[in-house]
Amino acid sequence: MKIGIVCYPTFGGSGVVATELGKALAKNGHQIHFITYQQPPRLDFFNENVFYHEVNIPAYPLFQYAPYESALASEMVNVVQNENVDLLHVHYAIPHASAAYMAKMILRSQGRVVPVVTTLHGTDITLVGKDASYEPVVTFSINESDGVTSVSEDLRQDTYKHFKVHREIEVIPNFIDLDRFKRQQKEHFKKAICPNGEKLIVHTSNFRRVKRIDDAVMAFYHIQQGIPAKLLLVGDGPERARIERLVRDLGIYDQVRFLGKLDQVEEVLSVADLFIMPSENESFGLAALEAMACEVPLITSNAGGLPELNVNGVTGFLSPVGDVADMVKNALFILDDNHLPTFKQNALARAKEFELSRILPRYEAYYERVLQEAKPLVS
Ligand code: GMT
Repeated sequence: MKIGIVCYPTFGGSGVVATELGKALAKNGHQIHFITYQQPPRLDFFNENVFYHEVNIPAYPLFQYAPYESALASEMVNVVQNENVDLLHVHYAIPHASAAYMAKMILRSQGRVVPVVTTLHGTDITLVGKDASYEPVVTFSINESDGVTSVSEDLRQDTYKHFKVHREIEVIPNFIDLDRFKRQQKEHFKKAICPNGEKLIVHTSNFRRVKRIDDAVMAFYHIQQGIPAKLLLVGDGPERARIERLVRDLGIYDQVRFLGKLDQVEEVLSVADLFIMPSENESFGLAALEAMACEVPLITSNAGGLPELNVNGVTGFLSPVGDVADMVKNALFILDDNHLPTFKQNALARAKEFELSRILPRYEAYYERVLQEAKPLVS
């Protein structure tokens, strides 16, 4: 198949899923055309089946806001025409699904049928999408997609709850490449950070409010009062300065390191003992799956799709959102040397259920189905 993939070229979440999916499809012999405004961070290699098309947004003094959606739709049309693309797969509804609808209609007017698959990732539904400023467009473009997938059952339910969506939504969970995400020997790194055998706790995110990083820091504050521990915070975003202040105010700055955005996050996860994700909302929790693949147990909130990933009492524990005391109690239990090895093993075993090779055929089968169901034009 020839597939056009549209995504945000970001370090986390939907951008990573889209890029990794495209790479895996290309390895399987499909021709993949990425259409984004910037090269996605994980698309930094050569593969004969991977193509990158940059969306060009010309500046013009009249535009207070450059019309990205129009530029994106035009580029989709160009790519489909020039490269004979069979299907467009857009990740994150806003504005990708509506731009794809526009592209589809333009192509249709030229006698060409190109089905659109939209994958819902989370905040496009739970935070931004249901805002009245976007809701009518999101509802319309989901309903007009030829196929819709969501990364968890919880997100599927949320979509039906918040939007008048009548289209069937297929749940295809996120996946992990276990060849890349595996525990590596990085003992020198562990010794440098934890010279006295401290337990190492890691959090990765885009530092947005929805991640509740205060809870991770407060939980760590109490954990380190019970056992020697260090905290690594990976990523960057709007909350960073506030969280740094909190860490200083609590007097734990020496035990906490801010690592910023990292390309090779698996190296840090390889030396971690515990991963903490206290999010207010999390449709799937890809960062937590990456941690599990590196044999790191989880302390997470029970928000969104996290219970579909983190098995309570097995791969870690789930706590109500904001219940820091419960997170601390659970973390101390996991970090006990009598319990830690079992939790680590369980985390890896669970991650294997989301192995790329299990999930990829589900996308391929879904594309086939959508292509078969696409209505030809009647002349
Ligand atoms: O977590 C974010 O804020 C980024 C966001 C995105 O769309 O890039 O992530 C969402 O999609 C990821 C990939 O499917 C999921 O693993 C995250 O759980 C989801 N984030 C939220 O629902 C907050």
